[in-house]
Amino acid sequence: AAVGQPLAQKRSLCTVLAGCPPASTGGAKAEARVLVINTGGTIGMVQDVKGGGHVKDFEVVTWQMQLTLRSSGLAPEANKLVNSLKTMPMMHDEAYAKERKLSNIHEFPDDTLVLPVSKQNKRIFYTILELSPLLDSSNMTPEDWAKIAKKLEEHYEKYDGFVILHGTDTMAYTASALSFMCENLGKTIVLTGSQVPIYELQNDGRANLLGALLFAGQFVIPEVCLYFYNKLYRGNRVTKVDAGSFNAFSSPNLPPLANAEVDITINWETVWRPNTKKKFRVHTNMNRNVGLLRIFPGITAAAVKAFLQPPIEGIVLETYGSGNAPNNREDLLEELKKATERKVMILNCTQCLRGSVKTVYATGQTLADVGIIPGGDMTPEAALTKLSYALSKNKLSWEEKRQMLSENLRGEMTVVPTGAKISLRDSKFIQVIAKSLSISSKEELEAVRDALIPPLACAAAKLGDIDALRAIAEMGGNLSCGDYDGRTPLHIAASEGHLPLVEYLLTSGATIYARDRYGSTPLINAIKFRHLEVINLLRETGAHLSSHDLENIGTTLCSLSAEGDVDGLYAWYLAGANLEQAGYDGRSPLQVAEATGHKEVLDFFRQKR
Ligand code: ASN
Repeated sequence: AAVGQPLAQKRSLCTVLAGCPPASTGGAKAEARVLVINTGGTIGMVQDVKGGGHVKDFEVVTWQMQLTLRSSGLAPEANKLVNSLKTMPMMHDEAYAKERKLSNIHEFPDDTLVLPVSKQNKRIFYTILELSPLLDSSNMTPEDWAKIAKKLEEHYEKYDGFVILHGTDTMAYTASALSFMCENLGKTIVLTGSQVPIYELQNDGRANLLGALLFAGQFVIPEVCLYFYNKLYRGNRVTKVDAGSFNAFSSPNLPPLANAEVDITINWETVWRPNTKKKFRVHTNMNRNVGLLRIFPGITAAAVKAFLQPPIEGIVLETYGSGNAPNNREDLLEELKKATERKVMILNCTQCLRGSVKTVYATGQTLADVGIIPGGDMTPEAALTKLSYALSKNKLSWEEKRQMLSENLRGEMTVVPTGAKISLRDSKFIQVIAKSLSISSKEELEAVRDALIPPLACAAAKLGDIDALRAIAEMGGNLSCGDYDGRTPLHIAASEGHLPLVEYLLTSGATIYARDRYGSTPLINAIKFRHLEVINLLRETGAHLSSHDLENIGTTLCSLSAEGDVDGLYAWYLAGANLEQAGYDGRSPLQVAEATGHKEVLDFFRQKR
């Protein structure tokens, strides 16, 4: 990347001087920035040794020692993690940090580290933001979720992805809560932590943090994810299943989104797509009058009644098997019915680790009859936080909140599609091609499909053919996939200025943050071809210029000024660029316009004042 930088600068200057709009992206410099929000948890804990003090840095703590010590108390220690990571070559490349001048506080915030170059040829810079106080996750509350969410909102545009360091005990609750609180999410958020502190010899913290950084820095997986023991999960699908194993989490009803083993493999078909034209924002005032009630044989009506008393507004009822509760217990059903009539929201989830609530038994049907909402295959963590989220939507009516609870909001439950769906796997077209290439195995067939879909979708985007794109999507094709140059249909639609198509793609799962191999986003493409309406729409959806896009922006704007290119200046202005940035010789674009005397440009600057 260091070698690429001067080249990239030259390129954007040349294109501008040749009368073309600026490429501005700085070329294909493969750098990413990740914000790590450290909330606490075992990963950064140290042992309080009996009699005070901590285990010294150089002292190796064995598993056995640790088990005996644990009783005397592991607790998070502030201001320790960054310095410790700096000494680990796998977590920080000191030589590159010097070369890239990480100490330059104008470009990099304090506590920024850089990973060695990744297999995918990327450099990931990560900045650690430590919350205070650091917490054992057992001490976390919805106020702490709000604190994390606000940090995500505050720094959203400055980073490509986010990692949240968190204790494992309540990580599944926080991941589920954040998945609902983060509305219109377009970037990757990964929660991780560890079972053994990162400072100990045999620990899982280093691998977990490294894996989380690689995902957050290299892929646009617009979800709140959880990374643990080589697997990336959807955050609202996990539950902690093991207190004493590195393999602590399970996602019983959804396969992992990705595996990081010898190679990183991402299951793109499972990745959730945002389907929105709205900007990212966080919703923080979660309703706390919710609870989890697990039924058991012989539970008394008095216990249920007491649990459902005001101020309770909603509960997750954990039932047997596929959502069953006794239907021969009038007293119990009576209490539940009275509660739903008082508009207490009751969501039915199974006590089983795997499987879904269905109304196949009479014992399950009875619950639906008294107004209880079937919760599908949601985990109790997801159900509880969804309830808390839906109940806090004060502008919605009770019916609308009920509706919200039965919908799949963030991929937290499996919705069985109604009606037969054609699948690309069955598509004659692909099969004929596969046959002519004598492909027989499922893997090869999938490889052909994956190779063909992106250029087909890009060709449809070039033609502005929404119907063709819709057909590709209906057949299971992913409209976010890039072609051999990493160009997605949205890049093409933005370059062509095809507004309805851009609108369609944004509501069909396309990501605004995709960068092609030249480092360009759809927003940069729209600027390049001066498609002002497209720029506006992308901006409304949350697209923004990154520091990478803004390298040499002053010089680019000055060149446009010198050429009298008002449209070019206006495009950059709409995209959020600061028109006062000075060029390489210290002159502002306005000063250049004054020197060259382009009247329209001077008028433009006058209007913008
Ligand atoms: N008690 C710790 C926590 O949740 C457990 C861990 O992180 N492994 O903060």
